[in-house]
Amino acid sequence: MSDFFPGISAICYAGPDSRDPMTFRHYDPDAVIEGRTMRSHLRFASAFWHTMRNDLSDPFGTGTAIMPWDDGSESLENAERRIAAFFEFLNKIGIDFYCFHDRDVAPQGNDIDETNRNLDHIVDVLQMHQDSSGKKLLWGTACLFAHPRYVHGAATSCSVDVFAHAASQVRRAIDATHKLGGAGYVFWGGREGYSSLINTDMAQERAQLARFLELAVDYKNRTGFPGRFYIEPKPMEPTTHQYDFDVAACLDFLREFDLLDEFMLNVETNHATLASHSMEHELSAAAAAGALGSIDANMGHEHLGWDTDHFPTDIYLTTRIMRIVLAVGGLGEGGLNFDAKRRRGSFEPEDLFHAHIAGMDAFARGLKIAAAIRADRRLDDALQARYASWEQEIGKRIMNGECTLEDLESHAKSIGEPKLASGREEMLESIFNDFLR
Ligand code: XUL
Ligand code: CO
Repeated sequence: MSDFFPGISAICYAGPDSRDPMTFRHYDPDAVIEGRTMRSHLRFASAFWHTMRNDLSDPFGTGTAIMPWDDGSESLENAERRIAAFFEFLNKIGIDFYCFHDRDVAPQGNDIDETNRNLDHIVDVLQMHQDSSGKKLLWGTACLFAHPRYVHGAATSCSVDVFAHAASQVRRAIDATHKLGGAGYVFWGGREGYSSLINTDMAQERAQLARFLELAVDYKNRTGFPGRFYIEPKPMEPTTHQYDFDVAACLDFLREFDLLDEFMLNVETNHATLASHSMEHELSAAAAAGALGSIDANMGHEHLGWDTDHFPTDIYLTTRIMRIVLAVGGLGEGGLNFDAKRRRGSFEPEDLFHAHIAGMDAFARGLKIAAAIRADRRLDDALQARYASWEQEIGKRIMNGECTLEDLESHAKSIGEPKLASGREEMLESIFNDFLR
């Protein structure tokens, strides 16, 4: 076995009193909560693009990450070494799943054929590592935003030739995901939006995007890819405006083009905050439509307006997320993918472990606290009580479509001024806080 992380052994659960930072204090994979193990509730994944390809550069400076396994070249040998290091990392951290973009794992060639050969070769390498480690692919995706040809977008490019290149790339990325037994495939519209409306035909571009997704669904059906398709909303960055702005915009788009049965959503915390929503809002909107599929687990910084992809360490956030996940009965084939990067100052290889331990422990605590809140029932009971009037005869008749405006006027006259109860917001927040001890 490779030893790219010498001196670091498998990270184990050591309990909340542990003072050893290379232990889990809360993530106990086999502990059972609400009848299922923590491991199966949380389905953690590590993102290849951040864990292995992010050198921690920023717009003001070069990369700082120490990556002894990476010689900086675009060779296949280097790609294989990164993968060996990645699987050693997954084994030691105890994460069961991973996610990748095609171009993260395999180098781009000089033409489509060479690029595809590289990807096929790397898929075999990934398969070998999956077989020997038992790790699984949560989802794959195509990088349709880094190459200069995608400067005006991929599916939404003004150039039909770019659309064709993007289609060919997605075809191969779906094949790679399929071959590796991926549970899902993500569409994140990295440049599917506009920089300025002065040169943009929005109706044309949205129709192109829908056509692109239809082509992918057609390919999925013909090739028998059994995984889920996800759309990952994001409002902006890199473009000024992205068509997949937020959960509501994505659902509206999918309904407009009759694609809602084919896609679920992969909701990311920092994308929610960029859209001026809380993660709770985005997850609730997706859950209400039965479309909450998977989560990109990270968080932004309250002082910074952009996608900083911090590791999620806020226990209020993870508790709120896990309350919704538990309420919908779990993520099914989805999972919690750490689409998160270390800060530029956390440049040593061991920081990859500290960062993931922090995120995993925060979610494990969130899961335990959310389960305790649910068992206590006070918050759920208060919610139910708040809408109790809708259980009355008149409420049922309204929702069944059995009332006219005239019927409702008669009802309003018969009862006089409605008697309202307090929303008790602060009391409920205080009860929530009692569980975060
Ligand atoms: C970018 C982002 C992507 C997607 C996959 O903000 O979140 O990494 O998760 O393309
Ligand atoms: Co993401």
